[in-house]
Amino acid sequence: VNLEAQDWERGFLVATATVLVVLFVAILGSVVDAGIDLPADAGQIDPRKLSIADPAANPVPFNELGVVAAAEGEPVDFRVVLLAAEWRFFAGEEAGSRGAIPRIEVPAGSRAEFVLTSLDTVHGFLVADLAVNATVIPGQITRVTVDLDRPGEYRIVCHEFCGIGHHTMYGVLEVTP
Ligand SMILES: [Cu+2]
Repeated sequence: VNLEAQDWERGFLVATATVLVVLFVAILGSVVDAGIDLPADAGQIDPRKLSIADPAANPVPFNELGVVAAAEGEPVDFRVVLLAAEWRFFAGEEAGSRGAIPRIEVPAGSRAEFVLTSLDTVHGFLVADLAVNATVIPGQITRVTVDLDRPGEYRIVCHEFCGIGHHTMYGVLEVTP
């Protein structure tokens, strides 16, 4: 019997079991503590019926862009409704214009739902330092709910390469105290 080889084997078994336990705890932590969910069906929409220039004529919920108060009794305080199109996020404040960077102001201590879709190609929607990281697909509605606990400025970026102006697709989420 080679005792040294057995010791090595035991060591690797313990290391393997430790990695499995650590990863399982990390998954549990992401679900329970960080509130990260698997994507579920959030609805479809025909991108040909959407307009940036005249959002009021868009199908619900894209008929009102920007920060939209939720009705009483809803699980969120408000929604942030955005249209993604080459190459920016449209929050409605300067409908039809191209170039301005959206700056979205929301109050701290609230629960928000981001609602997005794309008019053209696949975009990404990431809010740095918040649990918001989603893909925005034409024809599909993207919904992400997040608790806005900490005041501050959060950078919004498109993290899905979407064409020559991809680097201009960003914005700021300002969580006010
Ligand atoms: Cu992009």
